[in-house]
Amino acid sequence: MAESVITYLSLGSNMGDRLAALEEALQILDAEPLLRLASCSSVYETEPWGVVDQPAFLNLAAGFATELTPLELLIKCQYAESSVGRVASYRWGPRLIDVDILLYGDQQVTVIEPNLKIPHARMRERAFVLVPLAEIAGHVQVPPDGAKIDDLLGRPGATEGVTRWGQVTRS
Ligand code: PH2
Ligand code: MG
Ligand code: MG
Repeated sequence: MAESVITYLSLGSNMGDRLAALEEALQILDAEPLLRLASCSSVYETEPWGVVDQPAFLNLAAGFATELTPLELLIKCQYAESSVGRVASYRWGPRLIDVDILLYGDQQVTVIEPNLKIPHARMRERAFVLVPLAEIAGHVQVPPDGAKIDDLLGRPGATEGVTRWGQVTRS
């Protein structure tokens, strides 16, 4: 049996019943045999980043213990997205559910096809990622320099546009 690793995911939704979409995705991921939900942040309402002319998102961060490889994990995230009902949109456009891998232990991963980069390429710039993640992983270090999430959050503007909204109900 492979050793288990803690991975942190970012979940987001800005279409339909946003909270239900987040909850359903968490449930689908947690039901995977080699993936166990270990921690979950509050739910935050966040201003759209990238493409600003779209509805506000709900975002959360969740930690999972896993024995999946990074590529296997990516496939499970994509499976959860399509099970919840995600359909193709444009880059940074509106979506019913988005599940992104932020961190996978202290490992750096770069795969060209399918595209996978860990740590997530834009996580350090995104308040909608950092604020939820700090709630459950403030002391976790981001490779390659080992910056702590709490320290990244201390930068000017790092918490802008993010408001605590509620929490998921665990089933
Ligand atoms: N996801 C995007 C683009 N912009 N903005 C917010 N606030 N939250 C998101 O999850 C988000 C976004 C593409 O994945
Ligand atoms: Mg995303
Ligand atoms: Mg995504």
